[in-house]
Amino acid sequence: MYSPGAASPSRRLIAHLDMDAFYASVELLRYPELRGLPVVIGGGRRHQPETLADGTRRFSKLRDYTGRGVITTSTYEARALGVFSAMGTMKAAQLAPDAILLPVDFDEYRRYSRMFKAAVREIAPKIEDRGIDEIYIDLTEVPGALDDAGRAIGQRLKDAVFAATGLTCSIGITPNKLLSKLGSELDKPDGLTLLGIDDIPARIWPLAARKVNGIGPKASERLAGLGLHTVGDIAGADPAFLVQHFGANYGRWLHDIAHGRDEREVVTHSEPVSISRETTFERDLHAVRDRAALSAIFTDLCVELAGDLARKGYASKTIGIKLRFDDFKSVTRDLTLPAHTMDARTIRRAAGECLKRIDLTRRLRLLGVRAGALAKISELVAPLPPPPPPTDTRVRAEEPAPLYELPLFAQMDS
Ligand code: TTP
Ligand code: MG
Ligand code: MG
Repeated sequence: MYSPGAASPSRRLIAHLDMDAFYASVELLRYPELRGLPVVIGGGRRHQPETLADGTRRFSKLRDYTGRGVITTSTYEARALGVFSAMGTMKAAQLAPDAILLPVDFDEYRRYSRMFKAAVREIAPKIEDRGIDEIYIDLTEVPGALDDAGRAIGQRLKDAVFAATGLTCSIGITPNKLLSKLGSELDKPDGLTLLGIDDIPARIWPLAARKVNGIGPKASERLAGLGLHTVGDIAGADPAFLVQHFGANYGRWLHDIAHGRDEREVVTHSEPVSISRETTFERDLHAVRDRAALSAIFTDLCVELAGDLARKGYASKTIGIKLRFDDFKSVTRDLTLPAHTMDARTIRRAAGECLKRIDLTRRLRLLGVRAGALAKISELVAPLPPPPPPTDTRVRAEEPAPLYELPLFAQMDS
């Protein structure tokens, strides 16, 4: 149930940073001759620019596009012609036939995404990842940040992002995530917008209700039906009226956000899907001829992986391996265990079991071990109690073999 949080916590300073025309701006780094032109990103491979004999490049134009694709983003020059994200490319071609069309290159955008986030993290480590081109940053504890409501640190972040990537971003800095998210858009591109609670009537209330994260198309339509179009309209509505039309939870939430109230924390970590370790060999190894070397490397990987799990506080129920052969073909196998584990020996046995299921005639270039189906150790329901100490030495199991002496292809039932 929605609850606005009790007494307001001590003063916070939260930033929302969003890259400007992100995919398009990354492309302009490669094709600087396109700066200042309307450019849209959304073509397939066939729209790759061609380099001509004289070294200049020939670009696709929107007018030549046929197909059912949509635009991922556009430069501000193209936006001035009415071309925006998610618009059908054919429709965009009608509005801006001379705009340049470039293909999408997600790998490159992801690379720049990592770069700008790393640059921010060096200055302010408390970051919540909100997708490829935006983050929240909790600046509250960054020394000096509160002194000027965040202006100096905001400028430092913008400079650091530009130095690392050559790209501009826009930042909103306010007491909470809600206002910062709205604020980062107010002076785009290359904006730095500082807002306090006192700025809400002038800068937030004029915004369309649907600008608020959490007011989707349906809600904004219903709000409009009640004559509530802007955030200010919602702020002016009687809370009881909002509750009557939208229910207690959403109605109270609407009232709170319209007054700029939001206590959500910046959430710094997300749960990993899997954790893995892999290594490429200095020379290709053969499962039989290089058995000893391979076995040691294999065990090392499992020990390192167990260490990673322990350090990060996870246990895994699915152990997998990845092999790459000398012909660069890769295979993976995995195995689900009866219970979660973070134990190197158990991981090593399971990985050995996976290895048994692969034809190992070719030599290997790479070996990897992966722990999937992760659970937080702290959240595992009831950790198994340690087995009682054996009382009768005659039924006592043999000492387990030392980890490094486990056979390459382990027996699970040993
Ligand atoms: P946005 O941050 O929404 O947009 P933007 O960075 O292109 O422009 P702005 O200056 O207004 O922030 O989205 C980031 C990237 O995500 C964008 O460059 C392309 C991609 N994207 C899509 O692929 N489809 C979409 O509908 C939107 C909105 C974005
Ligand atoms: Mg953006
Ligand atoms: Mg964005």
